[in-house]
Amino acid sequence: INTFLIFSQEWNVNYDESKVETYSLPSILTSHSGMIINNVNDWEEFRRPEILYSFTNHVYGNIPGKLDSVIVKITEHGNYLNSLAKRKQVTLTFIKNGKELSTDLLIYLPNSIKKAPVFLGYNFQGNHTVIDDKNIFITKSWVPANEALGVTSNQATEKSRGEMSRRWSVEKIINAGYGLVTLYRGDIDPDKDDFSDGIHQLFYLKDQKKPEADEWGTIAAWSWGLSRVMDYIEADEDIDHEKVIVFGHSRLGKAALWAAATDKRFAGCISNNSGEMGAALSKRNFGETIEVINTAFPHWFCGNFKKYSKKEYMLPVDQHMLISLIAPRPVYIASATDDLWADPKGEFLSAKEASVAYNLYGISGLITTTMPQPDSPIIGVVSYHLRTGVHDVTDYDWEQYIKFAKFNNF
Ligand code: GTR
Repeated sequence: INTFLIFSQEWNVNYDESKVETYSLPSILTSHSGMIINNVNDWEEFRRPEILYSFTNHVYGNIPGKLDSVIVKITEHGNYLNSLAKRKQVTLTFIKNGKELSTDLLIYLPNSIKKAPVFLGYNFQGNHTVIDDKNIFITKSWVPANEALGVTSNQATEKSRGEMSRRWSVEKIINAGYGLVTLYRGDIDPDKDDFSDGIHQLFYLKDQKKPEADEWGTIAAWSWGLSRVMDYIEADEDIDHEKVIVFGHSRLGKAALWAAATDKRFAGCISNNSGEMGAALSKRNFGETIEVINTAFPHWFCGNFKKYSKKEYMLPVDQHMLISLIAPRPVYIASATDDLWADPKGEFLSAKEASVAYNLYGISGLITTTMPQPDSPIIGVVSYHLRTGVHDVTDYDWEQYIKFAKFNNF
């Protein structure tokens, strides 16, 4: 059973298409000064930075500085899948102001390729849950209480090894010639309303207890973490750092989109069922709202974002603009039919609207203007599908992501 579905019923949100009120979206191609943007230069020089600035200061928050140093340690390596793949585990230790925080990367790379293109994404419950492989270290970080997964006192145990493997089609990925790099979200910031732990506190100035109103929340911290993994990938001889597709499901899909928007080294992005403040349009009154997200997850976005509860219409941006920041790089937005909380239509519309930024580069963007039927993927530079089923990541999703990667020459 999906805990968030139970939770979503507590809120009286709109699920009726006929009750979606008219809304007006800020125009991607009109600058603050009223200029219509019609070329790549003006987009990159003026309009894109304006949009990025709005998202940074009103939604996700600024990163307060740079690390003092990072220590990289290969902690384990071996073979996997009868030597079809190699496994590496790497610990990154971030050092700042005399404090440190570590994260463990779990890497699988196909032996068939010298420098592998990879999918990079966070997992929800710890690296050892991604694949049933006894060599994977069990995370020592705080994990959310979960009886079924055998979590005791917020510590993961052997019981959850491989338990989330249905969400990671590792064999398919390897056989298609791609690698996988994953890490546990809670290493970077435990997913709770508490800024005394995780990466934030390394950056505090004297006596600071939480980020300032325009500084990073948890989503921005997770995105920052993905960029630090990219720093590592650039130095890993076994990975093609020009072919890294950043991936995430749900809240981690929100982080993947922001990572791709802020860091152009990510050559592609996949956002699976990312919903409100992910791919879905927030001004479209359907499913989860900003008020709900700010109440249930007050730590996700920056302090300034709180004022937009019930005031979606005041936000200077909407999520189609987030996707536009990724142009001209390939992006895949995916929804699920029963995931109404995430507003599939709002996710589709975002991808469609964002296409104008791709058009500036002479690229088609999403090649349809009407929402496709379930299980009829549209694969292109901007891709979209609506899978039959619930809020989840399935083999079907991964099959499409692999096609998307191939289509875009990864
Ligand atoms: C929900 C949240 C969604 C989505 C989801 C998830 O509770 O309201 O925005 O992020 O969690 O991450 O599974």
